[in-house]
Amino acid sequence: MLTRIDHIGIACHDLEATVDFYRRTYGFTDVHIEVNEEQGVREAMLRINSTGDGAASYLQLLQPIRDDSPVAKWLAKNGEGVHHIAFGTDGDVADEAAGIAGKGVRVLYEEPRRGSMGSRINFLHPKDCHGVLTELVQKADERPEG
Ligand code: CMX
Ligand code: CO
Repeated sequence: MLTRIDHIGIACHDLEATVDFYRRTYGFTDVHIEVNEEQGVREAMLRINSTGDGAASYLQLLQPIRDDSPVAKWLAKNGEGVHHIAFGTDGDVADEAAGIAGKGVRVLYEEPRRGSMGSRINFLHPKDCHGVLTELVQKADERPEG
């Protein structure tokens, strides 16, 4: 089952400047930065809230590290802005993806891949989702707090 908005992915040209904007403007100070080579991004996860059970939501700021990465391609075409939404699953993301594929929506990867903070992720094609690139996220058992 999809149980929450895990994160909103936002494409940007300058990760530090964009993190700084969110920190100064909204006071989002819980920031986790990592590189995901496979996805071609350097990214920052900004924790927005937590219900206390670990089901926090995040902003994911994405700066491309390669010109041929999906985020670089998207930025060149659209400029900075909202790139995708991500729903969190309460079970196995592979099962969730298979169920959605059975409803005729294209799932981009045959097997889940590594996402932020040890999560397992997959994507649904935006053309099958009314124009929204949609990510499915199964969080790691233990997500870092900061
Ligand atoms: N949101 C909505 N529509 C999008 C989109 C997005 N983020 N990215 C592409 N599209 C649309 C394009 O506008 C285009 O539409 P038109 O044909 O009407 O012009 C169409 O999809 C094809 O776009 P494209 O620019 O030719 O791009 P590709 O087909 O090469 O790639 C996609 C699109 C979704 C397959 C690719 O972006 C992808 O594999 N995404 C998943 C991985 C990813 O985004 N990783 C970064 C985030 C990592 C993370 O969250 O951890
Ligand atoms: Co994402």
